[in-house]
Amino acid sequence: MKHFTCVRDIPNLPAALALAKEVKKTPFAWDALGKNKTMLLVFFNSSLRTRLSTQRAAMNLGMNTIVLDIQQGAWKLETERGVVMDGDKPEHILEAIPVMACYADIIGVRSFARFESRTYDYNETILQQFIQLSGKPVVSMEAATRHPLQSFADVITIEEYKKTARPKVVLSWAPHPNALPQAVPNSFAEWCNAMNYNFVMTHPEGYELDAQFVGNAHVEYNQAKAFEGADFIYAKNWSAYAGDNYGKILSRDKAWTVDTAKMQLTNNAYFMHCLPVRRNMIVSDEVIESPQSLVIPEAANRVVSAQTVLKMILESC
Ligand code: AN0
Ligand code: CP
Repeated sequence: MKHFTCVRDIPNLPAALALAKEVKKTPFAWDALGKNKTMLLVFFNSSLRTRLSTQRAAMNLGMNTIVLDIQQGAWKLETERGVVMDGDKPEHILEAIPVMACYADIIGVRSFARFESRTYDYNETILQQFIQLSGKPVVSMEAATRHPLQSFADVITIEEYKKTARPKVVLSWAPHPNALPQAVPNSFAEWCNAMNYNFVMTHPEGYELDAQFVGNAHVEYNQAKAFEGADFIYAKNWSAYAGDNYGKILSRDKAWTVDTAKMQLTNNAYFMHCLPVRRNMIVSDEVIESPQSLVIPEAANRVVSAQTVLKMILESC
């Protein structure tokens, strides 16, 4: 595996899940693999889990890490070719990427959707430039359309807690004050489809995701109906994808907040969320604090997913 941007980059998903189990059991078994190798983590957006868990994963493999926050301390980057750079951006990404590549053996990139143009976002323009111009393995740490390290950790978590071979997994939209990307739900849907779970999505009308991610999911607009018999509830807010509404907030309806009454409709389901989560918007205090809440083990598995991915990359470079 050279780059890691989506589930299809993993050559064999069952084998990767088996490896993740080994990594979790013996995290220091490959601590010489990354000797004298450096991972650079480039953040165009904020992060708590991704910056810590990916560094921890790299360190478990014996790598060194460097973190660059583009918004803090680095030169502001121009990303459009052909622009006369007489504004507030002193450096162009076309130089910045090859320069960063001089200092790193693996590059992690976080670059969210900008919501200026759906085509620009869904072409993964920034991530693809890193792949094309760096010549180094590139790991998505949440790009415009996907968050694969998160989805891999989510699937590892579901596999650990599931009580049936093919659990019912429900991705539920929930309200949030800001316009959030579709990356987390797109990616989660893509991985649930790859795992062949009994996968249901529920959201208000207008929040349909790109069909390439929905895949075989059953879309149920009635949240209560979707929750019936669920083994896992995965809550997340996202902004609209479709047409002229791209990046817009169509609803802030608190009737969609996941609370105890809704969880009682399920098959004693586990509650999941990638975090950061807004309490009493996305989920009630009671549900996130309940014994069925997996948000902390899910976050802990971010080290496992990142270490599994980095191990696979290190072994093939
Ligand atoms: C981001 C998102 O929804 O994509 C990151 C989630 C991991 N969330 C926020 O910006 C709150
Ligand atoms: N879940 C996740 O990626 O969290 P951060 O945005 O804090 O990295």
